[in-house]
Amino acid sequence: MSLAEPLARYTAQIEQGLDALLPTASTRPARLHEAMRYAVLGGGKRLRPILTLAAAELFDEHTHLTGGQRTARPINWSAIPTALPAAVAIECLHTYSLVHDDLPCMDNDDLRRGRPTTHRAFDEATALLAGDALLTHAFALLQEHYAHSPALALALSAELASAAGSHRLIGGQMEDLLAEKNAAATTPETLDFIHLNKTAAMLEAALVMGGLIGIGPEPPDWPAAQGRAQSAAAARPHAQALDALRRAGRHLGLAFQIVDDILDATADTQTLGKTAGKDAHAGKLTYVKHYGLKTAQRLAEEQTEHALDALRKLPGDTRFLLALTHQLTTRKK
Ligand code: GRG
Repeated sequence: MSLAEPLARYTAQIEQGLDALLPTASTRPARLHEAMRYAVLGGGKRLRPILTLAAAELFDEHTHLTGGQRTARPINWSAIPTALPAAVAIECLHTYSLVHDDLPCMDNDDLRRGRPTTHRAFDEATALLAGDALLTHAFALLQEHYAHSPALALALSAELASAAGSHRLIGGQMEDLLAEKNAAATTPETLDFIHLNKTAAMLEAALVMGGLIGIGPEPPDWPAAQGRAQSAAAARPHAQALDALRRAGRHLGLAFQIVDDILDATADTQTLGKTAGKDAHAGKLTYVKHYGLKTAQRLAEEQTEHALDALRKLPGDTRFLLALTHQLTTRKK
């Protein structure tokens, strides 16, 4: 399947959604809103929001009513308007993490997405506040845009909060900072913890949030069916689809990170755009350092296969998500 057309279409929707759903720079305090917009609107692959839109697209009215039966419909883009605020929310949250990660107290990076980092373009305090505001804005978007279904708004917020919290994204970042100070004592379990939480958690959330929007937060006759014998059966396809999305995100996240380590280890420093001239993580443990290049390649392939297997368990037309997974895990830069 050609990825170019659907990717361009998803990306265009996301760019429009981001522009429309971020606070305008003309509202006070303009400097804060300018910094938020600078951070978010400055490029990036938009991987997480693309996953949200694509996951929502897997389900349609039919699957909603029948509890997740397989359909063979091509992408019809019908879920995009509904899923767009959630896609924007996850990109806001991801961007906050990048803005904070770039700060002098963490990675002290000068460049992000090919431009000066937010604290370089503005100042440290403004970047800190812009990150805080993006994190808060993500949850405000969910409350505002899914108010018609409190159960959905709650499920989306819970999913995002869990992925972004102290056990996952922030926990992964904390363990990463600790590991950087003591690379020699870093174990492979810690390495997995870091990447399952820093990278995979947000990919899981992106897919599951799309699934929640596509399927609905609960089986159709829930909670009316609660306590009845058939309630477990009614819940099963719903739970299975969300579980498959979560597993796909987890394995895609690990594969993505291992491939990142392989590319870092094999790249010529001239072509290594993101750290050219400055290797802030020289001593850090990576999959390649711990397992060697060959085993790291095998691990990346295994994780990719697990992600593809999970995607194949989903209803609807999964060709886009399968092709995207393949592209992300075989990328050369
Ligand atoms: C500060 C709470 C907090 C967390 C920071 C995102 C992050 C955690 C650190 C950035 C460094 C890093 C390599 C993290 C792993 C996750 C990852 C691969 C981030 C980059 O995501 P991409 O490649 O970036 O999707 P774009 O710019 O395309 O959105």
